[in-house]
Amino acid sequence: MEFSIARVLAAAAGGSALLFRQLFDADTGTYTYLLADVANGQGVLVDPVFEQHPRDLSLIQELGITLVASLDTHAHADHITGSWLIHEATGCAIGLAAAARAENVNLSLQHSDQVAFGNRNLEVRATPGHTDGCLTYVLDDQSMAFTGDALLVRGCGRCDFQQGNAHTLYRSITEQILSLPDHCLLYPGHDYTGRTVSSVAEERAFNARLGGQANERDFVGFTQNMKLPHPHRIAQALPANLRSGKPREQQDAAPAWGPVQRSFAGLPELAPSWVAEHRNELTLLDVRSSDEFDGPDGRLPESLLIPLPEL
Ligand SMILES: N[C@@H](CCC(=O)N[C@@H](CS)C(=O)NCC(=O)O)C(=O)O
Ligand SMILES: [Fe+2]
Repeated sequence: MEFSIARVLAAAAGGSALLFRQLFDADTGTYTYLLADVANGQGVLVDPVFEQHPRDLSLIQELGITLVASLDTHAHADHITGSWLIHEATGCAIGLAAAARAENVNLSLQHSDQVAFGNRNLEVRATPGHTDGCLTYVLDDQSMAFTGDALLVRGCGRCDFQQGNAHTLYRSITEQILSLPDHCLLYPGHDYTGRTVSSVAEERAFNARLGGQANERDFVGFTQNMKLPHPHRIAQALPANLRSGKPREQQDAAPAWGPVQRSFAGLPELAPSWVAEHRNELTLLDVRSSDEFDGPDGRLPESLLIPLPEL
């Protein structure tokens, strides 16, 4: 099938100039965001999850995106970031707040920095309180903001470890997030009940901890009494995230015999051109039925037939 990557990217963006995808890790309730400038294919990934690296990489490769940076909103306590893996695979920068003091960060971010991708950019806003190094990334036209765990849909991040502070979080949310335009869409770092997005006007009105008439005292009282159990992977996640998700020992999951890649559909695949070039070194197994093998679609020369039910 003939296709051009630029056309696939433009179509994937639904005809808009910005490609935007929200991805989900069901194990930890974590959202990962992919943004790309359709005009030139440059993009950023926000808060990737280590275990979802094959999914993220194959989507980026299939859409022909040149990843400029993998940005974490903070040093997560509940899951390991995929930033190191995507950096290794694509050469993109790893962005995190300087305040997080993590290793392997080559885009050390401060309040009011900008991260450009193509002709678009994300403005960096320091929103400490859940951790002392939390950042919110605001899209250049203020139509969307990625709040990490500073502000969740109808809630907010906990403040009971990683230098958390409920007073600081209240100021971060009110001064840096809810000061954005009413229509600005707010994309959280997590949701545990399936909500995907909110808006400034909605959270100002309905956030359970600081919306409506609630004041700083209400917020601090609520936040200091959440009494949540610690994230169950905190002991593993925190040290790993202070290395930006770099494994202690180099993991070599890819088979050595060929450039196998996982498609976004999750299938391990080889490029047809590579198979053609290495035809003499490979045994090709055709797992269709014998009717299909002998049928009008044809078959690859010297391939071996073992129908899937018999394999
Ligand atoms: N049950 C989750 C814990 C999730 C958790 O504590 N999440 C943090 C964000 S890293 C939080 O601030 N949660 C706020 C909330 O659940 O309301 C796990 O074990 O991973
Ligand atoms: Fe968090």
